[in-house]
Amino acid sequence: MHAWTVKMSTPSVLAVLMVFLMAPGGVLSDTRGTRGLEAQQLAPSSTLLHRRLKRSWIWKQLFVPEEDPTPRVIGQLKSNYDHGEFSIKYVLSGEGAGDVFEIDEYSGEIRALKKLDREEKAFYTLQAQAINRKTNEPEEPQSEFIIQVQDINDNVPQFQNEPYVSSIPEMCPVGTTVAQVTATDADDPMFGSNAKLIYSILTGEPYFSVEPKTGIIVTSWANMDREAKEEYLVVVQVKDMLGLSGGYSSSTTVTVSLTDVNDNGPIFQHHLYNFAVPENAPVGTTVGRIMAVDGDVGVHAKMTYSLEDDLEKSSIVIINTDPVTQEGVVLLAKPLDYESKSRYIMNAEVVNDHVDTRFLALDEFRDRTTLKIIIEDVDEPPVFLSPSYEWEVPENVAVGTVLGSVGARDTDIVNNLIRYSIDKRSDPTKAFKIDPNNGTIAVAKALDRETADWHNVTVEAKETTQNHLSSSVVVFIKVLDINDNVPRLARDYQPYICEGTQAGEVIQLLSSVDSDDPIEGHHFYFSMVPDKHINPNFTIRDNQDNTAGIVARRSTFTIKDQTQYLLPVVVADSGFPTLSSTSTLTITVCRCQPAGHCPTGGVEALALSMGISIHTLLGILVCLVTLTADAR
Ligand SMILES: *[C@@H]1O[C@H](CO)[C@@H](O)[C@H](O)[C@H]1NC(C)=O
Ligand SMILES: *[C@@H]1O[C@H](CO)[C@@H](O)[C@H](O)[C@H]1NC(C)=O
Ligand SMILES: CC(=O)N[C@H]1CO[C@H](CO)[C@@H](O)[C@@H]1O
Repeated sequence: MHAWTVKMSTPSVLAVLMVFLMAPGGVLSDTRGTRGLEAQQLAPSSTLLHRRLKRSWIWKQLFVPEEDPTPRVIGQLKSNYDHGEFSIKYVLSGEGAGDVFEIDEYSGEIRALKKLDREEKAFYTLQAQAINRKTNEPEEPQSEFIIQVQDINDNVPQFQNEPYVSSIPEMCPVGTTVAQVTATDADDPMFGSNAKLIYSILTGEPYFSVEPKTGIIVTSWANMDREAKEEYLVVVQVKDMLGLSGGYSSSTTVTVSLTDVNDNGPIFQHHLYNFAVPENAPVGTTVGRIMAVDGDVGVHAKMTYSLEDDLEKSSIVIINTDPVTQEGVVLLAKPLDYESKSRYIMNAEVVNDHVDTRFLALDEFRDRTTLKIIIEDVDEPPVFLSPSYEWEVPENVAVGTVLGSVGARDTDIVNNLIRYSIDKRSDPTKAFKIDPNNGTIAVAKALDRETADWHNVTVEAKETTQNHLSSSVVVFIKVLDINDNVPRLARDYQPYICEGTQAGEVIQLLSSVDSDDPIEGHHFYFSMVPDKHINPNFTIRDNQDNTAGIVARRSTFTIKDQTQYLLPVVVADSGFPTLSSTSTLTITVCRCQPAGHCPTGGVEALALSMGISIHTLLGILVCLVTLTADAR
């Protein structure tokens, strides 16, 4: 008994009396008696109940079930003035009058003519009137009533917002919300259970369940593993009539995918990896690749390889992680030598970059494997015992003097014999010879430091058999100085003394040269030739700085007296033993210009001393120059 639409009207003599299918006995009518129009719902076993109202008529609807194709009488109007002699004419107007509904103008019976659809139009508002046939005047004022179309369950519930797609993390706890499905039903939600919907799972148990009233899908299984099954198709059914039989239903599919969590650790594909690498492989060579697999994807599968137990610093290899392939790349980190160690065994490990102890123990994100690296023998060239040699030898040492020995050896197991030789280009003068069997180098020619102070000789060592591999080394031979060169005056001095030079004046500064190269540097000593008489004219003053001055001992030099003086000068070096030389300088007396400059450089004095004129002398000199030029 619900959802009655009640319409109140002002006091009227037209009453509509109704009896309802659903509610026999719930009918109200005018009980003032003698006046009025009453409408009556025609129904089997209907009982009319009357209730007295003081001031107004209560109007209720007539009802007609929807979807009924057979025309039928749904009610009857009756006026109190109608006494059965057809003096009253009933007239219907309003929504659907004459078309959907008609009234029998004599009996007042109202009938529905058509099949009605509640979902299209739920009620009709109509007006009724009772007219006196004789006078054609209304017996009563027009009155309004409603015909309500009664719902039947003729609509299928429909899912909204399809398709349904959802993703949840794998291993999520029971009760995790997955999605909510929603269906609607066009039937009357207020009438019966025609639009009362109930959801249930058709496919997807026991992993998923649905709340019957809300359509919320939750997980109902604890350990859903993405690596075992990544996607579920959950079929949900909705039924109206509260799911009771006879209702309508439809279904929808919810696609549920599981997203990854880090619930797998990396696992090496092999327990043992065998690698081989030639002993001459350079540092950085890829020895091999190792690989672990991880059931997870994306960041949860990221891993890093390393050698176990911080071996990294001492090991011959390091392991890098290839960011693209997720492989461990084993790289050579140190030079190898087959002859000293030919196999290495070590442990490597791999660990997930992002561990998540919610799903696995810390240790399960880690795996270990063993690497076995075999070093392969390679025929290698001989190796000199020293990367280079540096020897010193004094110059002028006797031919045949042994300077030393170079040594090389074949590091290979076979240990081939080695022959030594000197690269001729490094010893063009053939100053050295080498013993081909033991590498002993001796002097083959006299060495002169002043000609060549270094002999940088390339010695080759070559294996006598197999691949004749060779290598070479440089022997730096430094020739040491011995004092084998005499010191000499630095140039051909032409000293002169001006007339009027005072005693004690220096007339010439002397210096000296020596081809030797003493370690402590040159030190020259200048002196006169020892004589029983002291030279009264000149003396030599050693300046103690590798120079010396010729000093006049008197003030009275004139061309008239004597034009030239001879002065022997001794230069000695500081070597052991000392070497010295004596040079005799000719000192010319000159009639100098005021500044002390001798314009003729002493030539004038020479000419005077020869008793010829200066012009004649110049002529002779020109001829000499010409002859010298021609002689070339
Ligand atoms: C090298 O061989 C030569 C000739 O057999 C020999 O005289 C010399 O002593 C040897 N030198 C060494 C260092 O063995
Ligand atoms: C030989 O080597 C020495 C030392 O490296 C160097 O000073 C010298 O210039 C070199 N001499 C020649 C001729 O290569
Ligand atoms: C050693 C020497 O040359 N002595 C000479 C110094 O000068 C006088 C005067 O001219 C000469 O007679 C000396 O021979």
